[in-house]
This record gives sequence, structure tokens and C-alpha cells, in this order.
Amino acid sequence: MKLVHVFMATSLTFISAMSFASGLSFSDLDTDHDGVISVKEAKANTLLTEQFAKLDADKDKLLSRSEFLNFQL
Ligand SMILES: [Ca+2]
Ligand SMILES: [Ca+2]
Repeated sequence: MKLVHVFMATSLTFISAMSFASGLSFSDLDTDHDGVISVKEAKANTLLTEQFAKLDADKDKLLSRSEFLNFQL
């Protein structure tokens, strides 16, 4: 029975990690729902903040949906 519990715990951790990764969607980050991610909104995610300048192809300090597609976790 003990082995089953270890397996269950491992699976749950894995599922949580998956949900976290897939939970980082454009609409979640765009908290004011204006269709773009501002620097302030990007601050919710460290990785996004690090990549913001690179992702912002037109340098308007906003990430459009198409610019956000290049974001890599
Ligand atoms: Ca926004
Ligand atoms: Ca932009």
C-alpha cells in the first residue's frame, strides 16, 4: 500500500506542474483584458519579465498576442 501512496503523490506533483505550465495563458496574464500584456502585467511571471524586451518586436512596451506566441517557458 505504501508504494501506491508514493505513486499517487508523484502523479499529483506532476499534474500540478503541468497545470502551472499550461495555466500561463495570454488571457491570464492580460489582467485588464485590453488585448495586450504590459510590462506591469508581465511582472506576474519572472520568465516573461526576462524575455519581455526580446519578445516585444515593435518596442511599444506591450506584448500583443502574436508577440506572446514566441514566449518560451
Ligand atoms: Ca493588458
Ligand atoms: Ca509590442
